[in-house]
Amino acid sequence: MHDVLVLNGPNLNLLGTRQPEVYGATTLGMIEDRCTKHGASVGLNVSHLQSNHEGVLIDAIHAARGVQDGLIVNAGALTHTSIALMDAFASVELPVVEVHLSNIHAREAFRHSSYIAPVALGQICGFGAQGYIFALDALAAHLTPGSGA
Ligand code: CA2
Repeated sequence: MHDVLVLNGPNLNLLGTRQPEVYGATTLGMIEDRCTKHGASVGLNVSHLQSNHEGVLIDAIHAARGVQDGLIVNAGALTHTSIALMDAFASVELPVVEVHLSNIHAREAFRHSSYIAPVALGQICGFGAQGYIFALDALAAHLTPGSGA
């Protein structure tokens, strides 16, 4: 079993309650439950943290070093602004998969860039809540090559 932390950033606690036409009707709690269950089925022990505060996310990334085997992150709007988050991910030397519910490349120009993408294994966007499941599969395959996960 590998340990994986799923991080969600600012405003993602509102999922399922507002703007369902953009972000879907699934709540963050539902996404977390699905991730925990799917993770177990592919050999991942999944923990979760959502915060609206950049520093809390950075502290969690630092604390993941030597404790977690990989990270999944939807940093919300911090994706497009936070060099501090990028530096934190780079510092812990853990595999990171970046997730977005929406296709950030098909939206406003300011959402096209990501400070996280250069320090991530890869980016999954545009598949709604299912993107987190794809991210778990990507991490499982990365952590256990040849497992078929
Ligand atoms: O598509 C994504 O997952 C985003 O990371 C979501 C962020 C946005 O700033 C990024 O560009 C793309 C926004 C999260 C806000 O979530 C809400 C959920 C429900 C209602 C209002 C906001």
